[in-house]
Amino acid sequence: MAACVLSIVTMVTQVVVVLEVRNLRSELETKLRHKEAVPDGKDFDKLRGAKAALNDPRGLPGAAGSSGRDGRDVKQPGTVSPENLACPSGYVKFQDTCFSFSNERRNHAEARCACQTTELNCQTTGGHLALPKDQATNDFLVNQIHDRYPNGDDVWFGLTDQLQEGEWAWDDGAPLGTGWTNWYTGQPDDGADGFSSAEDCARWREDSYKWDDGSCFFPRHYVCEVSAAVP
Ligand SMILES: [Ca+2]
Ligand SMILES: [Ca+2]
Repeated sequence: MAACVLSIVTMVTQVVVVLEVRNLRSELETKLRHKEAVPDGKDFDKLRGAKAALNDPRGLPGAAGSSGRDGRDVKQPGTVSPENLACPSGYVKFQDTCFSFSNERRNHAEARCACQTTELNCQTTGGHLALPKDQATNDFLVNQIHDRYPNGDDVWFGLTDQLQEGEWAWDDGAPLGTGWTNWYTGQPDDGADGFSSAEDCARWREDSYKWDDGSCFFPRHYVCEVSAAVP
């Protein structure tokens, strides 16, 4: 009888021990999972740093304001708003472009050259004759011309068909194509009215400020442009 009771007590004890071990294992696994999911303080700092770097474009290689491989600041085009750009002395800013209005008259070739170089030190300006490619720019320039040349004057801008008759191209090399235009009625006519033998250079007409092709050899006032830049 005593042996039987001892056997039963032993079995119960073994069951209790097994249950206790299972309980401990379950608790330990829960703690381990928790530890993997929740990083310690150092890991949080690393994660915060990595996230901040991803959210801040200045922290990425080659992004605006960062240093390039050669150590110079890398400026991404289009990332600076026009109000933060500046023009050289003597230029007037419209949007992201700077314009200058000549005091003297030149033929088209001389005017084009004058817009591309500075006469003071013969350095290239990176500029060219003005390109009124849209109505807003054209309206701005026409208003300036009206105020600056009150006696009326035809004014050169950078549009010609010198390379191929009838194929108008801007002085930056882009074709006029089907882009916005502001030709005077009946223009361009390549001198068909008999006023010139050939007319390959576009100008603003003094009477209406509409576009008209004229002989490139007449000396006229002209408008130059350069891109505005970060001061
Ligand atoms: Ca022509
Ligand atoms: Ca004409």
